[in-house]
Amino acid sequence: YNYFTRISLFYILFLLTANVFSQKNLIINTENREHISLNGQWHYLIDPYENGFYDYRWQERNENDPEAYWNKPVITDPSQRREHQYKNAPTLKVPGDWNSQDSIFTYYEGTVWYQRNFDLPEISEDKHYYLYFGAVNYEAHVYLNGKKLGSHKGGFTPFDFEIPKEILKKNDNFLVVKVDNKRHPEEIPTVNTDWWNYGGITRDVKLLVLPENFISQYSLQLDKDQDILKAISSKKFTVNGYLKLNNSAAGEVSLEIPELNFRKKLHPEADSVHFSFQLKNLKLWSPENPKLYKVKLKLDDSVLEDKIGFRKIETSGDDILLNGKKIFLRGISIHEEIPQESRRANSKADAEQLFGWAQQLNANMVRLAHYPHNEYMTRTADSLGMLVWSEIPVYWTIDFKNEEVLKKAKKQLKEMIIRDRNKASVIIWSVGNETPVSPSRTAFMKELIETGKEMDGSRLMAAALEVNYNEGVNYIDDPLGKYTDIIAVNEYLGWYGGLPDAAQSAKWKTAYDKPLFFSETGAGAKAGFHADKRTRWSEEYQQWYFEETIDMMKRMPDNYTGMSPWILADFRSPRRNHPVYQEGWNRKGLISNEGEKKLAFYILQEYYKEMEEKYD
Ligand code: GCB
Repeated sequence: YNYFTRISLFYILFLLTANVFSQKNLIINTENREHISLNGQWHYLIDPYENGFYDYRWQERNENDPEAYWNKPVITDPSQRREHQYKNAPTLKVPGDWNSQDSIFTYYEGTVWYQRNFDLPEISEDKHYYLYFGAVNYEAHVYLNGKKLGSHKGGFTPFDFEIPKEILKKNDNFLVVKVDNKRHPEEIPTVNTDWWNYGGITRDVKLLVLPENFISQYSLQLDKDQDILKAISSKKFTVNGYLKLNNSAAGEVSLEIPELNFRKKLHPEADSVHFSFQLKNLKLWSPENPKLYKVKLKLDDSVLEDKIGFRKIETSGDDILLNGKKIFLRGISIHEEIPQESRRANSKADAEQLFGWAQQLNANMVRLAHYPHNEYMTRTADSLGMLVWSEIPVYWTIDFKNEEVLKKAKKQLKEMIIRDRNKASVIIWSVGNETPVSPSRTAFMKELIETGKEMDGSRLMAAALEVNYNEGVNYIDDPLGKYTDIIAVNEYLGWYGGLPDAAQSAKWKTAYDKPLFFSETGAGAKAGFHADKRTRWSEEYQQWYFEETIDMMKRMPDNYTGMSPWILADFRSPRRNHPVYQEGWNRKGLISNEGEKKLAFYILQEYYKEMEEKYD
């Protein structure tokens, strides 16, 4: 082929990848911006053969093809043939996974087309309109009035598209989203996970109504290099900030923290600015006092408000320090799931249920496994004073040698950090879980850690590692530990190996002088099944496991800084098929799928009470 086809091929490739990979200017804090909620009932068509996307030669349909499911079928004469229509089609609730909404979807993995209409009170000349999705699992293609706005991959992070004015109408806008949750070896997560692959538009959808110039992103954090004890005693704190505008034509931004009587003018160059300033008499955010300050960012005459806490998280030798003080993490791992309804959590009320349970356990920390949870979770954590570990779904056997896969992981990491870097509750970014040790894997993970550090050096970087179990000493020497700030490890002594009393003689050693954290430990039990403690699946077995594990923790070397056992509640997993004890549920919950607390719950609760008093 000739030079020109080559050029145009490159151009097409560029457009395609730009679509998938670019989200340069992700808009944050959407809840506090003017918007119209597009939550509610959407019509849907199930399309396992992707007939609405490909024609019968498996060619992507032409934009104007009346059979393309992004187009509204118009019938002007009864003789006309149309093989799709949304009118009279059944509906699904948005936000929500499809699996829990109709039994036809229980095991469905594939394409579903979502459609809804919306009207606007007006289309204003000086406004910009964006469509914002909290998350869609896994791949989304978004069309408005027959035109493609863009696509996004990654099931747990937000994205948005600007709506070109010429496409938008005041009435009867026809919005279609093609959602595909098929698993692929070269995606993140990959084909094998120990959780349910809930599909759908799983989080809020908003139509953002924004001024001509607006602030898309910002971050405000205590300077990571200042000595926090000195700052506390002198009552002078250095804050580092960053903000980014939607375009480079914008002018002066004023930043205000009314309660502290603080005001500052900022002058972005091009479209962004880094700055730093001092705050006096700041009350630091902590679990005991989760102080949040109202922050106002004003550009032209629009004001964006947020609530932000300031705190410092760091390590010193093998301790974790919060605001200069050694802390112990009384954690619990959580999946983003409401067990009693077998569905994804997606609202403030859902977050309150999950954190309510964690608080009853006397926890001060949650590991939000194994992917970024919805923003209600981190907002609620901020206001309750719960510390958070937030993770990307780089889980088990990712295709580590593939450059494209690394790009996808980085993109999810960035989207997670951009959305939540102003949440004081988040103290740890995790780049993955139980990834098998190899040179390519370690290089891959190291690069993610570096990317995380570059974007946000103010938090700890981690990954949940595995143990080399040994007759004599259990050793944690994963080469990745060289790059993480803490050594986080998942251990299942007494469940995947031996019986719980194996913990009695277990010795622990790490190759690194860093804080040691047990990011998982746990055993399965079917709530209500009572037997001798040596009987698997009984509540007594799980209770025994927790008793032995906690005794072992009490004998840990000094570098032990806490744990987040596996897991708060039973959760759906296609890998758990025992017909009596599991029935499609991973039973390691301290709370059952019906919300009953198992015996082990009270063992951990008591330990955490003790540790709370000890660290008071
Ligand atoms: C693990 C995984 C977690 C599983 C858990 C289990 O190590 O990190 O995702 O669900 O074990 O129950 O086996």
